[in-house]
Amino acid sequence: LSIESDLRQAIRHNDLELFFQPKVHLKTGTIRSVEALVRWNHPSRGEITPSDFVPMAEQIGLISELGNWLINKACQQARSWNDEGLPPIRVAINLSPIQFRSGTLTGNIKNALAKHKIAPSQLEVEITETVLLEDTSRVMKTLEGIRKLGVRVALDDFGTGYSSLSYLTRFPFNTLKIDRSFVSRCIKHSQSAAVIHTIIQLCKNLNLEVVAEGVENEEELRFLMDHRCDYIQGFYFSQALSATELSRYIKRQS
Ligand code: G
Ligand code: G
Ligand code: NA
Ligand code: MN
Repeated sequence: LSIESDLRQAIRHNDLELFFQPKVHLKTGTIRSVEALVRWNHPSRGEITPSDFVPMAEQIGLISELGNWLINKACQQARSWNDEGLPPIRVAINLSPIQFRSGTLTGNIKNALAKHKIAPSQLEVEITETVLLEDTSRVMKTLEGIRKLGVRVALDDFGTGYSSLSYLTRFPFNTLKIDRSFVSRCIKHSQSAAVIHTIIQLCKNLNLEVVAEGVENEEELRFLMDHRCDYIQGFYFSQALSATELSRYIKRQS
């Protein structure tokens, strides 16, 4: 019980922190795009991962507060990097199905962009296929609302769960993220290599950006380069960095 009130406090007092994992654009080798990953460093329990506290926030009715915190924090960070003189960095945030269900999501995003004076193209929302299993017409309306703002939408963890190719034609995605389970097997397992190859071709044909997640070694990187993947993300290149570390990284690069 006390951990739940701690979470309430943490959201209100801004004790959660965002870290940012770079997505490397393979053609140019540059980083202009990151995924925001939330961390909660609990005073006595140490680090608690979102896989543990997001469900908790859902149970105790804090999820829209958490979502709103996340949206604002991401925009605030983008503003702060812009003000530092970095090239525009696109920030992707993860939204759980329940966060996605909120009727005020589109409005909250719009307000946060205006408040922090962020171009909508600097924000991306990552959702998983489980979001799409919900009330289709409502999900569709929300996705279209987000896209109309000019914010990008990515389908995360593609290829796991209830993947249906019809999602790709029915919902307005900009980006598809290949799940890391395929990447981690692509060298030793020819079926996984074939799946990745086919997903990348599909993305090219549908005009979607494609990101490979969970790249952990040189062989996987080489494979993805050979197959003309657009972006890679993973520990081989970088884990999630603090805002300051990320900024230093990009300045060093440019
Ligand atoms: O960073 P880590 O491996 O601990 O992330 C675990 C899971 O939590 C991932 O599936 C990731 O998408 C999710 N996650 C990370 N940050 C957020 C967030 O801010 N909101 C939500 N809803 N999920 C997040
Ligand atoms: O579900 P989602 O794709 O949002 O999960 C993102 C999580 O994946 C992050 O919390 C991050 O810690 C983890 N991650 C990122 N890169 C790698 C990687 O190269 N290997 C592994 N095992 N996990 C990764
Ligand atoms: Na994600
Ligand atoms: Mn993913």
